[in-house]
Amino acid sequence: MTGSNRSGTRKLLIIPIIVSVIMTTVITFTIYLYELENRKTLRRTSLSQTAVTLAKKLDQSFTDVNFALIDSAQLPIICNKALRNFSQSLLLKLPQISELRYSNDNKRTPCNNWRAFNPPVESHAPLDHKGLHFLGPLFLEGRSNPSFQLYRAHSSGGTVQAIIHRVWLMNQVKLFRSPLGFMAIIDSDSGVPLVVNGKYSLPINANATYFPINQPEEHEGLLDNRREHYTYIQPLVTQPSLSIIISQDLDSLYADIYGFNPSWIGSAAAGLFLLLILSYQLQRKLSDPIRQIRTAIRRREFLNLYQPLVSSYDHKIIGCQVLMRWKHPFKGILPPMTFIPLAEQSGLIKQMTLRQLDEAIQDLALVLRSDPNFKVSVNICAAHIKDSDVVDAIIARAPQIKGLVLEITEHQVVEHSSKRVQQTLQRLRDAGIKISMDDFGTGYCSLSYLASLPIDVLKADRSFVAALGTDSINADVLQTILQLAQKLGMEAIAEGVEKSEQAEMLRRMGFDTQQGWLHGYPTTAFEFSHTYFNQKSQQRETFVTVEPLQQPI
Ligand code: G
Ligand code: MN
Repeated sequence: MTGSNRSGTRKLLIIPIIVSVIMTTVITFTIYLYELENRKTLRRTSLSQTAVTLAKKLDQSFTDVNFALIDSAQLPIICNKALRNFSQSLLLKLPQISELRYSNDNKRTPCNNWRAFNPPVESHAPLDHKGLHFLGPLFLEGRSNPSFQLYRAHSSGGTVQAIIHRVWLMNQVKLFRSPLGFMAIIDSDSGVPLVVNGKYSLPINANATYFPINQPEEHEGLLDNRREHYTYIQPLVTQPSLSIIISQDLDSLYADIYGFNPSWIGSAAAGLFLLLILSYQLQRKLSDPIRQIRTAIRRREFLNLYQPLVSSYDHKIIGCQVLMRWKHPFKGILPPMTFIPLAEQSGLIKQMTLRQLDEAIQDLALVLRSDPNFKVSVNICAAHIKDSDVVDAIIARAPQIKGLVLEITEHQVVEHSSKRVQQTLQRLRDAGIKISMDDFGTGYCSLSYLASLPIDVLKADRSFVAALGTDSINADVLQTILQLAQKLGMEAIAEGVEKSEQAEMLRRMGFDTQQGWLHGYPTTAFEFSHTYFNQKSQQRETFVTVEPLQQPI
């Protein structure tokens, strides 16, 4: 590998490396964030599942109690052995019930599953509707701890009550253990807890309170213990006035989820490598200059500029040279030497030249209409004349530009000299197209060979014009070229005229036509036509205004 090759590869690798590293980082990070969200969801689900499990368990227990109450509600309230035996058998089956009480319609409780009360203890009012009811916490006679009641209406008009021990309820919520969390059975309307495992806390923000609860809810935010918590609440199906709440602080809930999976590092490295190869290939393809030119043709990035050809005597525009430029999307306007050699090498130049001609015909439509013999000079290369299709295509366009001149450099003519090339040049001439030898004087064309070529114009290289007025030997070459042209019956043009002294010297020497920055820079079609018609109308005005001045006043 050569030094320049190595630096080229290095250059080609820079963008792919940057792109791959950025893309791998972004992709890995996105996957990581996604995975993190998944892990969090998993933790939340596992926590809320604990509450769901407890709710199911309580619902099952309450359903069993409900059936026991329905059965009990059928028996008449007579505080005898039969009632006690029946009640005791229920209590044996259902450990959640610690006592069964029967009350009559005048708010009196004459007995429970063990004994008759004498006098009967007071109870709540009879119920006017069916279904399972909940009450608590209550302080009942003979019990030191608060209790809870599940009760139903009794057929006699009173109620039958299952007393649920607080310890039993408490044992149910014990299944969840977390140092900074809590689980509780709460009142669905107010959030007041009946039994709590852990330190009970609710959202600090009044807007974020969740009560009354009618359906499962979840919340992530600050609680009044000043910690961020995830909280899940679910009402019981059998007793919607009660809900299960579970809550854990986010720090402990999401502990250890932030780590990187070691297998990811392998995947990321493999991804990086793959991306690098792909983007390197892409970069190589995109930076292939011939491919870039093909894309530029498709995007119509090549445009025509027009530089005036003027008469040496009155500096009137008599024609133009069509010059191609590349309006590169990033690099701006590029001169021909940056793309013409590649375009020639790849053969794309033929297509570009034909399009250039077509665009020139369109661009100059008005100018050509006002002066059908207007000279339009276009650069071509040897590849054009060697391709008969291109030659045919150029000839087909000739009727639209009568003053068409094809410029080919002296170098190219010498390099590709053959009988066939000469015949092709002649064919073009026969179609009314003029042939100009560009950069003349630099290409070592022998005089005898020159005399044999079907050439109309010798365009002296601009280095000779630049040497005018100096004592360089090049300064005299122009005179020689002019004489040569005259002898061979050809026209001579001087290009690269930048100073008015040069223009004057060339005029005196006998050059009829000149081209150069002094007479006009290459400009857009619009600007060129504008200058051309301005010049034309000024000449007309001069004619009109000069006339009256010649009249005596
Ligand atoms: O010979 P050729 O067809 O390559 O000449 C056209 C080129 O010469 C154009 O790219 C144009 O910009 C450039 N050019 C035209 N006039 C002048 C001039 O007066 N001085 C210099 N240095 N370059 C010129
Ligand atoms: Mn030239």
